[in-house]
Amino acid sequence: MRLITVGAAQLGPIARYETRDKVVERLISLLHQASDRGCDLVVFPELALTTFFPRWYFPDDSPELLAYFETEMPSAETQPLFDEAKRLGIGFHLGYAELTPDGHRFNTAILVERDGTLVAKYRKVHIPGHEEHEPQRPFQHLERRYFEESSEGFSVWRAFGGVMGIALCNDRRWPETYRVMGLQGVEMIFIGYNTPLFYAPDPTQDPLQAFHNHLVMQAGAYQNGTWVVGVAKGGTEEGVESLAHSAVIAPSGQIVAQAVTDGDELITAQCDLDWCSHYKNTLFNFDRYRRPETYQLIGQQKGVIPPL
Ligand code: CDT
Repeated sequence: MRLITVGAAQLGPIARYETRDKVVERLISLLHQASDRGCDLVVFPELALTTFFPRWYFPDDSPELLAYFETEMPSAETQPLFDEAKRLGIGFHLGYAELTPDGHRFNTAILVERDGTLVAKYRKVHIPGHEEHEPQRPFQHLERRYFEESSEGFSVWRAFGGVMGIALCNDRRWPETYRVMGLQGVEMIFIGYNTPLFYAPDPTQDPLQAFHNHLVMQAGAYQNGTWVVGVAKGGTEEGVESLAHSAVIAPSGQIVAQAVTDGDELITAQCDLDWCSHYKNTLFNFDRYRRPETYQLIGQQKGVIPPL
């Protein structure tokens, strides 16, 4: 057995003017709970340091917009989280908005080992929402305005005694996300999310948000024989209701731990990374059963081209 105890640290709402220091205090409080419960690793959600600012339109040079981005990691405000995690011997995953020195903006997540070493940085590939202000919406989803689509793709990293991968929010809805990591032998994928319950382009989907959330993560776990740790920023934030339902999902596709509130809540699970091989060596033995020569369209074509 290769056991790792993981904590999914769901966050409740972060107010528009809540300071980084206050948020980091909340993260450290969850870290302490994780330490008490024997966690090796704590997974914080997407954009965990601020309110989900893409719900508002800001001009490109708005000081408020720029203030939501991190220009360094760790920063002065996040250093206490890094220090406390290292002191406790706990690793962590953290999502944040990244502004690079040459002016590029990404929706980013990092993975830090128990000794404080930065293991991985991932920049979101599938950016949802829209680019321009849409006044008919009760709130915006301007991720496509504020973040570039990363072309770095999906990597995996050796850490915590296994092979770890990262995806962010909308990435979880796309089977390619899991399969590209599955082909690199991933054993645990961390997925932070901010998912408003109201979906303006098609509100018939609203009552299905929790179902779809678990559907995609459970399918991705099972079809690739990997653990998936899905962690929300949930609750009603600045008037917008967001999905909670954080969950730890086994390589069987079963949910082994699930949040019951929509606030700050730590759920934990003891995960055997060797469980992955049951699926990777049988039904989903890629080397034996996959037929990549028949999947060429997936790598070549973006949109749908129906027959004439
Ligand atoms: N943060 C993020 O990626 N949220 C999306 C919302 C989709 S609707 C614009 C999600 O897939 O949950």
